[in-house]
Amino acid sequence: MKMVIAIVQDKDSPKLQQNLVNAGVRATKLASTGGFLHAGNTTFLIGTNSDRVHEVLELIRTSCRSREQVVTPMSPMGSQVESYVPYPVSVQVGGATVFVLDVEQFEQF
Ligand code: 2BA
Repeated sequence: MKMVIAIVQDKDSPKLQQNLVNAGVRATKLASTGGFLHAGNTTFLIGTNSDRVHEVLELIRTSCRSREQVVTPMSPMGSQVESYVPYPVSVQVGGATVFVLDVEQFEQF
């Protein structure tokens, strides 16, 4: 079994959620925040059989697209002063940042 962790833009979240439901893929959605832009994004936790990982990655790939985002960060990230960007920045965000992890054990009680 694998755990697919996908960080996607909020705008792509409803489409990905619907496509996962349509394909019978179970997922949990978490509200998250990007460390660089401090902008909201959505993290999907998708537990799936190893043989469906490719299908899940395709669903993510076709549901998410990259966008240009211009943001003026308001404050430094935590105590890391060097990460403070005091001017508008234009960055390419997405489509999706995806991690695929091995699941050691899976239980539902
Ligand atoms: P953010 O951290 O807010 O990053 C948004 C976008 O800003 C990134 O898009 C990238 O284009 C740019 N960016 C991030 N850090 C940068 C830096 N140090 N210097 C210059 N530009 C930088 P994506 O790469 O598509 O990432 C979108 C979101 O995915 C990220 O939002 C973060 O929430 C997550 N993410 C990306 N890589 C990650 C990683 N290795 N581990 C955990 N989360 C990650």
